[in-house]
Amino acid sequence: MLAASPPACAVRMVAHIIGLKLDYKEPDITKMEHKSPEYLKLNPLGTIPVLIDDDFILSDSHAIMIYLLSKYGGEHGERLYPSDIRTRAVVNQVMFFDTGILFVRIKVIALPTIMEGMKAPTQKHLNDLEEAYGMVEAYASRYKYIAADHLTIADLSLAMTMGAAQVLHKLNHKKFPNTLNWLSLVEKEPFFIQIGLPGIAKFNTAMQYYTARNNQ
Ligand SMILES: N[C@@H](CCC(=O)N[C@@H](CS)C(=O)NCC(=O)O)C(=O)O
Repeated sequence: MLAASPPACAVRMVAHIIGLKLDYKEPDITKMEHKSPEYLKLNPLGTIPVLIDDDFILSDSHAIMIYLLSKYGGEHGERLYPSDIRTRAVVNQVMFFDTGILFVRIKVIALPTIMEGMKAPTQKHLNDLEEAYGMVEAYASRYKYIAADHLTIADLSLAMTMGAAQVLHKLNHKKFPNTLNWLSLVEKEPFFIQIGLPGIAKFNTAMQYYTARNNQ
């Protein structure tokens, strides 16, 4: 599953945009490396990603992206995480939705498929994803991008999570046209082509592999 984690890809895209080289290592979740005592010392939640910046350790991709932009972002910081109070509030709103709602609805399908032999998502899992797509559609109708009329870190997070979500439950393009327009804008960006799309493809390969194995 190397480099397949959507939140880790969002962090890697920020690093790419600001020209920061990360020494990226992804724990193998199939070997429970993310729950080892050493890893839990870095992140008691046992989730990916974690940032180690000298003697500073930080987990949660959204917190990491904000930290990297604040410390190393230079002129990119203002564009990707604007200081205007209302714009920043909307960026935060989308990121909290990403972490608290959409990503959770993927995780309840992906983790049991990889770790517990789940054969297929339940109808409730799929209904919950479809409902979340409706929320994304409403957000996507407000601005050109997801939280402003320009790209912000909310786009990186939510586009990665939407990419992974669609591996599990296809998006009906006719029902969600604003989402489709917004996603096609983000997917054209060079950093998304280089990091985001391969990450989603690896997530797809992993899900296909575990689904086939669980149904043997
Ligand atoms: N809100 C967190 C979510 C992190 C997360 O759940 N990552 C997944 C990998 S994509 C994970 O670590 N799953 C293993 C687990 O939760 O046990 C973030 O944005 O960093």
